Amino acid sequence: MAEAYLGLGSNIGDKAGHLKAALSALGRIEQIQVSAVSSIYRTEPLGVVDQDAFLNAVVRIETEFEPLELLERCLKIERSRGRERLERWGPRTLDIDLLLFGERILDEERLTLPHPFAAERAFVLEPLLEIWPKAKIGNSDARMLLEALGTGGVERLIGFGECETVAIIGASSKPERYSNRAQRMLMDRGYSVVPISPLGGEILGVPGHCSIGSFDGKLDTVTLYLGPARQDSVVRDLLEVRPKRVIFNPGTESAKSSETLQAAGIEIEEACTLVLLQTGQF
Ligand code: A4P
Ligand code: MG
Repeated sequence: MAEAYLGLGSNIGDKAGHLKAALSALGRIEQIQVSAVSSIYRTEPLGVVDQDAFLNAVVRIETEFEPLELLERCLKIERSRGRERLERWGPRTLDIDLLLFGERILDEERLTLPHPFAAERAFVLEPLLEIWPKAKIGNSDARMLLEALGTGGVERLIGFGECETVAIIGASSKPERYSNRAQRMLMDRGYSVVPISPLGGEILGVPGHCSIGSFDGKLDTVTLYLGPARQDSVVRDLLEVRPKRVIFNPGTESAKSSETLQAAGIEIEEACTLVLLQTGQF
């Protein structure tokens, strides 16, 4: 078994969703055990700077794979999230870099170990040090490398375990709508979002769904921006999907919907999502 460190990065669409999907895909591979995960960090783009900010994290795994087999698996996970290679250092839905593989040193066309830029990037060093405080890259002490670089442009957002997947029912691309502001704030804080709107189009760069029933992943929270008169079919879908909690934003409270959901063991909150986020009660 070897111990390896992987760097995860995303700067397109549901960024936190891509990082979460990468972690669960790694966890499903028999020859890989995930043994530590850093927080999720918001980081300014390096290389090509005219692109959206990234979310980055670092994962430690124990693996029976050889380095090239591990690389192949990582590239396959990237492809499953719609990764397209258009431009070097350009925007990407999901990037998985092999940062370190034990003490292996490799300089082949397909794989360089340690990762050639790991020692120069605060967005790698900071999360790496979080899960391995005495980290070394080759012979260099990662903390000293980070001190020399500075941590500007790297901000810790949220623990990986706290990163909920939040569906927004009644999502809107209109910036003045509360649902749009909530989506933006959720994304800024590092949450994974699933916009639900009748047309199902992309909202704030994230592909949407027409109904919650067509989303086939696990939802932690659903925040509702839909008046009581239009909630019946949504409640039916929610009983199928079974999120942990549903937030009824002001103007959407419905005793009938709340009672039905509560009877099914779903936690109900009547509150403004924006206020919950602003006051740290989300
Ligand atoms: N490859 C060689 N060594 C490795 C390794 N250790 N890990 C080869 C992974 N891949 C390795 O990678 C191209 C090829 O590199 C792979 O097919 C593999 O055979 P790629 O992911 O297609 O290309 P890329 O990512 O555009 O280029 P590169 O050089 O891997 O870039 P990086 O290092 O991934 O950097 N800014 C912020 N804030 N956060 C980021 O995550 N990422 C990048 C991309 C730029 N700026 C960023 C971030
Ligand atoms: Mg890469």
